[in-house]
Amino acid sequence: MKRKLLKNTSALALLLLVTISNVRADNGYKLWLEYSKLTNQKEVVFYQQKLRYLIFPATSATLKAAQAELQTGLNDMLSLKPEKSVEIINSQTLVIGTPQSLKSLAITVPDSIGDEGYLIKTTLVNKRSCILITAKTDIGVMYGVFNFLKLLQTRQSVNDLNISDHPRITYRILDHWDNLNRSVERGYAGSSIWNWHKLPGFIDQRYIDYARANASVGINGSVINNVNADALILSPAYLLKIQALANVFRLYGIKIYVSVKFSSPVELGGLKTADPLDPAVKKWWADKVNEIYSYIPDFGGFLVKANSEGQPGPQTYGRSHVDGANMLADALAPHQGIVMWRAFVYDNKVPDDRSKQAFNEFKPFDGKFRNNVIIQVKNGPIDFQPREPFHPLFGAMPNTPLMMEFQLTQEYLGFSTHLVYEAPLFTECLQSDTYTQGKGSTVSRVITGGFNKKLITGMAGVANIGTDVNWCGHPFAQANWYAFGRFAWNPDLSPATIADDWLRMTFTNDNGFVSPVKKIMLQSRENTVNYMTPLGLHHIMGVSTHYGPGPWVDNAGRPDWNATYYHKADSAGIGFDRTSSGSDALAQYMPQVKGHWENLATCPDEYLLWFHHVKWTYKMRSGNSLWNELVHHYYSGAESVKQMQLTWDKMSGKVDPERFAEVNQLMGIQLSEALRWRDACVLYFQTFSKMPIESIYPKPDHPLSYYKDMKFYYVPGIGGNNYMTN
Ligand code: BDP
Repeated sequence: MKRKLLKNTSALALLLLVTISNVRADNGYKLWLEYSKLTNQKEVVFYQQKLRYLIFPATSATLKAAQAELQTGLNDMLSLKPEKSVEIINSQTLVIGTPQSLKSLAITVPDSIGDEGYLIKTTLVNKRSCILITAKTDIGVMYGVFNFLKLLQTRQSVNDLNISDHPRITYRILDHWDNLNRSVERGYAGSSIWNWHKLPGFIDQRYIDYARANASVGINGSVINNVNADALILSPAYLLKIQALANVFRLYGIKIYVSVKFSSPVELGGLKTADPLDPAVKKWWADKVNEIYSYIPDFGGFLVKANSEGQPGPQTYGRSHVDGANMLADALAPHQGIVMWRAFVYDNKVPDDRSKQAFNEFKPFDGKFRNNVIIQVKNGPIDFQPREPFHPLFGAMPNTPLMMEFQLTQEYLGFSTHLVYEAPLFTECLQSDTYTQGKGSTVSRVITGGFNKKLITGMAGVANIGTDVNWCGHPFAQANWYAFGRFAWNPDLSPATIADDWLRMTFTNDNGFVSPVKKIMLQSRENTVNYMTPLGLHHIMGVSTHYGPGPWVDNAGRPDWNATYYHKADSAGIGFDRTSSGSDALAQYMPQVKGHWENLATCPDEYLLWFHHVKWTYKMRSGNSLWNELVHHYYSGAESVKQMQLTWDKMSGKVDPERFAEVNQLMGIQLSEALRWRDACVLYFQTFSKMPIESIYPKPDHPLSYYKDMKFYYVPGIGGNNYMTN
């Protein structure tokens, strides 16, 4: 009895807390489409006086979906219901539609906004002032509706509106590394959201909410399966399942793409070869593509990982990447499909420097691919490290479309236990100057087709989505999905603007929350670089799981999977010499970039050990020796997580208790992981430097052997029976 009473009392306390703090329980499922009810009466009155809306003529499924979204948003935020009458058009009325759907109103839309752009403006329609949301196409209208709702979600004025926006990139695509058994390669948020077994019969509400979330930020494509593809995805049984997904996504302007296995003609078709120049192979692909389009008339195309990490590809048959990509492109061209051919290649011959391989293999093929092929290039030349310089292929293939590939899932960023807002990482790469067409040739200009208007453009993000209630595992990991969409729409946006919008839409408009938490977000990636891989270190994490530190790894399957291959620590110093006295990877960059990074005096600290092998006693800009500087970075990185925790603690009561507690606990894990990274790396590198850790710092809690011996079981994201490793 007493226990029951106690239980009830604590439940009541929680309820009270929720009521008093004016924030309700929230599991994060709604992402940034929370549409929380406005509670500030002044704001409510402000918007209610401005807005009335009508049921607009929704002549297509997409317009109907836009209508439904608007109703949900206005009802949830302002309890605003649509007007019954359809005649009123006054300054409070929202008028929504395309020139065709609003035929009687004689609306015009300038061609310059393109097929996916939109206008939101206060204007005269039928001689009456109103708010018009319009576009050339239905999907443009939907983007306009989402952006209008964003104005309310972020409490902006709706007076005198004059907004015109359009995407700078055509293909804005999420890449799911989801396997058909529902495991997700490098996925840290549960299983795959595609419930293959129940498809096509059962349409999970998640598919619809996934599509809404994507459309709200302008994502218009989804590669639904792992780049390490299973040939089965092209079998009729799976095409039926994909068709069911495509039917949902279509309403929200999202096309489906699949990753294909290059040897599918053999594995699925029973042919003897998958040689791309073999007529029977060409025919098999052409027939298969026709079959796919008979199920999904607006199918997007293929993503291909070929001749990399054991995957088959044209080189398996003595042919080139061009032969392989063009053969698939020819099959897709009659249907306007595209091939996204990945440049992340490294084969069994271990190169002198893995960072050089993609450039060496692809650069000679500039201008040789069909115009519906786009080469998908990771942001950096190794593999989604916490920090990498931009990939040297950007700008180096002026006659070939290059598509950016970012990784949203935090394979090398602490999985979904670490708060790492990736927008600063994206921006760092996008705003890097390649100098390939003179000063100002930023990666952003290259991938938006700024130097060659004829090329198709794209950006891909490796998804961080799974069946976890909050989709991404960490409440703040949702911000990386959101930021990706925003950058794919406009790569020149600022990380701060995106964080601001996301926080307001996802949590609250309380500036006492938004401003300190935005600061945390903007600093978080640098903090993580500091406690994991400061000063240009890279690839020193646990072998195969990629979780936690593993700078000692020297016995992986091949040399370039070992941490020691990358940091090259010895008694003299540390770092990978990529200057002309080393691997000369720097020669792949333009002279201005190469010159800057090659010279120790100008090379930024951030890239120092990426490009140079430097003495432990080398005097850094700060005046510290390299050793002391390295130690300083590791300690300040871990310290910054403590600071982040202190800030978050103060947010109690400003957000719902559920998400507050979840973030709080995850920060506890992040701190212990940051301390582990710090202590393991400092102790390990000390075995080479033989220099002391300055006495201002606390001593590591354990000896090096303790960290080396740590074991982790069933680490997520690697699948199979690969259950344990450090
Ligand atoms: C690496 C991942 C691996 C992926 C590969 C890729 O460790 O799981 O298959 O990239 O991008 O980062 O193909």
